Amino acid sequence: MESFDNQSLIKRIQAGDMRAVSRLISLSENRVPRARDVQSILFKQATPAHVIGVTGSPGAGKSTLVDRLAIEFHNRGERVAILAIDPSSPFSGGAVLGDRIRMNASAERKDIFIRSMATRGALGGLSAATQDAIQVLEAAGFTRIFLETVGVGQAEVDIVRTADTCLVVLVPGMGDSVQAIKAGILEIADLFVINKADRDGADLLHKDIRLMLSLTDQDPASWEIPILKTIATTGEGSTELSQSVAEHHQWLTTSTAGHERRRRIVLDRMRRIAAEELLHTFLERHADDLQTFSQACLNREITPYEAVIKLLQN
Ligand SMILES: Nc1nc2c(ncn2[C@@H]2O[C@H](COP(=O)(O)OP(=O)(O)OP(=O)(O)O)[C@@H](O)[C@H]2O)c(=O)[nH]1
Ligand SMILES: [Mg+2]
Repeated sequence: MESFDNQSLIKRIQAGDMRAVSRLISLSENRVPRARDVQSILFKQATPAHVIGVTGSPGAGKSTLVDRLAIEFHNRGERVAILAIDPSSPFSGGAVLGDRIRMNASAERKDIFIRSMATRGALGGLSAATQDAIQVLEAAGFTRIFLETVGVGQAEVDIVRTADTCLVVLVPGMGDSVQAIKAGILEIADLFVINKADRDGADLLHKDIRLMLSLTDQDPASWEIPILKTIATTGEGSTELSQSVAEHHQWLTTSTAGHERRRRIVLDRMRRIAAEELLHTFLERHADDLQTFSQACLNREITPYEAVIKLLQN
């Protein structure tokens, strides 16, 4: 039996041991109390990684693209990890997910870490679990961490927007014109990728995106959003894309705007934690009152809003 007490867990993670990394990610997902102690020690000694979120319509080629990018960075001697985020129904089975994260080349390299994160594993919410996993990977010395979302719901967008760099992957000729893309996804893009550029309509889509970008107010001091074409299946364009990704990271770490952005990400995270903790405290403290008040609400003696305000003032 392997020893996984806190001390050895910390030492093994800092040495980059993949099994220990997996272990702590699972402990964090399951909200095992000691995971937080270990996380706290690791956090203060770790170097921040570059977190790259990848989103886009189903079947756009996100996995194939992430696979390519992972290999690009890995070939340059970087430590690469991939987290596939699946907030969809807790009933979506492992086989389905396995099919949606084709990472063939990366999977062959033993030192590229690949893991899927699904709602069913995470007690405190998928977003918190993802952030915890990133912290563990940073402590283990990973320098580029990809978050691929399996799906395009609000939950995915919320998770990807906590990344340092957001890639939005679009495909030509699927009725996938800019207008058809779910609002909220376009706004988070730091880079647009037109994948499947081997298909007709890539130039048209490029024009559409450029037009859309020209219509939005852009601070001249801020990052200029590039639009890149790729063919993920052949690897065409993936070197250029990886360079653009690295440039965005460079911009983040050297500009004031980039610094502000990193602060916003941390603030976002603190707000989420606060919301979670406050709700938890509220529900615990007022368990009995909530019962009483819910009956009063059913009797139409008080509105749910008034009930909560009353409890908060207690
Ligand atoms: N023609 C062409 N096919 C591609 C390209 N990139 C990916 N594909 C194919 O598109 C299909 C979907 O690719 P995936 O990488 O699984 O796409 P995904 O966006 O990760 O899919 P989900 O995770 O299910 O949303 C696969 O059959 C790929 O081989 C490309 O550039 N050109
Ligand atoms: Mg996929």
